[in-house]
Amino acid sequence: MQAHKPQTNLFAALCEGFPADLQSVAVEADHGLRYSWQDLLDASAMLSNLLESLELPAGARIAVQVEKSVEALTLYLATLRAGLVYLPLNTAYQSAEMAYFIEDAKPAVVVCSGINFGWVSKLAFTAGTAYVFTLNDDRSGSLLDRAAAFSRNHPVAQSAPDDLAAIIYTSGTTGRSKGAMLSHGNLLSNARVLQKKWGWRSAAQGGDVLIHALPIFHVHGLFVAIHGALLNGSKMIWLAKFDPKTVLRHFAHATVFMGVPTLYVRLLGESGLTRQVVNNMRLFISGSAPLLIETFTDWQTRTGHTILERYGMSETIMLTSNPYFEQEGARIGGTVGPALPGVQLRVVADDGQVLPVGEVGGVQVKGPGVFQGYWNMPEKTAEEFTADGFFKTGDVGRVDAQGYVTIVGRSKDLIISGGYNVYPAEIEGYINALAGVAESAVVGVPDADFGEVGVAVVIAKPGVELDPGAILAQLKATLANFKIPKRCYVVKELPRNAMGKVQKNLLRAQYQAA
Ligand code: MCA
Ligand code: AMP
Repeated sequence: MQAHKPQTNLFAALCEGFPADLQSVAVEADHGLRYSWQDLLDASAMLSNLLESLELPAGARIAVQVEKSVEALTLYLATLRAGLVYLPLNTAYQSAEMAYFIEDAKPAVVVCSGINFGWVSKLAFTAGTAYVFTLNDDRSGSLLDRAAAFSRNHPVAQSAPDDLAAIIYTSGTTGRSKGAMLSHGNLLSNARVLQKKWGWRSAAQGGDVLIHALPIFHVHGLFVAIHGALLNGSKMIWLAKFDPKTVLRHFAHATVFMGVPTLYVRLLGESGLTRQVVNNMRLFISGSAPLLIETFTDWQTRTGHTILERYGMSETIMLTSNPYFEQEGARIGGTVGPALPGVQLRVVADDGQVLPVGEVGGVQVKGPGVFQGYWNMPEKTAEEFTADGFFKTGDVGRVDAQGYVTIVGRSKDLIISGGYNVYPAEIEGYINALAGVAESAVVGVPDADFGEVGVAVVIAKPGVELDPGAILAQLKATLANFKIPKRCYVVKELPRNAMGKVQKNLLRAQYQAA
């Protein structure tokens, strides 16, 4: 007799949180449409049935580059429901970037915006993808047309905790993006921990309402926000794009808001942000990039609310969080709070020695959210783990006597701009390939709006006159817009140390002032 395996599919678990009244509103979209919980179930079943009809092999990847819409959310849910692997891609990615992801992940299905069908389908079919569908943010496209013929019933696929649910591409310090493989178990365990830690209120407890204003192709908007709301049967106010005035208007009807620091900075720029406007709000959460202490204190002064800052990565989901409940401690600005239950976090010296409380070193973690490895990169995966199974985050930090973690920097050469990661090595590679360029260095400098922005410093080949504006324009034609350095300087030489390595700290100091 076969042993009965418990159902550990993430979609099944999320559904357990849906309210008893499935006709109540689950998502209120900014174009005015309201979707009930039953609508989410029906739409995800139809899409799951469509995916299943394609007879894809187990573990097939569904790569998705579409504008934010509730239908895109149901496609994510449908992929989980069918036991397939969701692979979201930033809408800013252009053809060279998309070619890499599609070649690397070999998705069985690609879903793109109708406007991009020509070039995306060409890339996909060349890479061996069997099906390319379109999905637009106005509920049109071949995906929904095809799904319309399918049943609104679909049994949820049986998924083991370590079966893959999603692959999230994160850029690499060598310039090559790596696909972080996340399992149903990774995502569900993290969602359950945050449910408790952040005191999500079920419908029976008066319910929460989340303002969802983040993109849905990264961990923050896709997992932390969506899983939080669905697992608790909480309504989402679904905003296709972040606009501070629109968010202000919704505060009166919402209780939870999640944002990267830039969103808080932009909200603080609104004179309409007052204590009264946020009267109904219960919780403001920030993450994905360091929240400046000024933003933290200005928010307190203006709204009376203390932002809860948390820390995580695509490879690990959430790792630490400042407390929500007062009895668990204070929310301390400049820190990302203690490790979440189940997470082991330690700080180590360069030689791997574990450092005592208060000392600064590399942050390493272990826990149920830590990913299954990088897609097709076993050696790279092995390099990022210690012999005793800790993942090396590449972040530099310290832990105080109360267990609060402070991230003080990064050992990885990374710029975080408005919550998006930009790897200098990737941009330098593109600049160096431009005609007339001998060498370049890209560094991050502080920016009031995006937190940090890239600056490119370029050396021309002998006898060549380079135009900084033309360099940026050429990059713009090739790369996602958020990766384009905001400024470019052509110089005679780069500062180097005795080993000949470019001293990026000196460049940072020099161009910070510029
Ligand atoms: C847009 N631009 C940017 C960025 N966004 N440049 C640098 N960094 C950015 N993040 C470019 C635009 O292309 C435009 O350039 C110019 O800057 C101004 O655009 P603007 O209209 O101001 O931008 P926006 O459309 O309002 O977008 C800003 C934004 C957006 C709302 C802050 O970047 C955003 O949604 N960020 C959130 C990212 C996020 O969700 N991260 C979570 C990752 P031009 O005019 O030349 O075209 S998950 C994660 O990190 C981990 C796991 C975690 O802990 O959560
Ligand atoms: P990603 O590759 O998009 O998953 O980005 C993960 C990185 O974002 C982490 O390794 C950190 O460097 C950074 N990060 C996320 N949350 C925070 C935070 N609250 N404070 C500082 N850095 C953060």
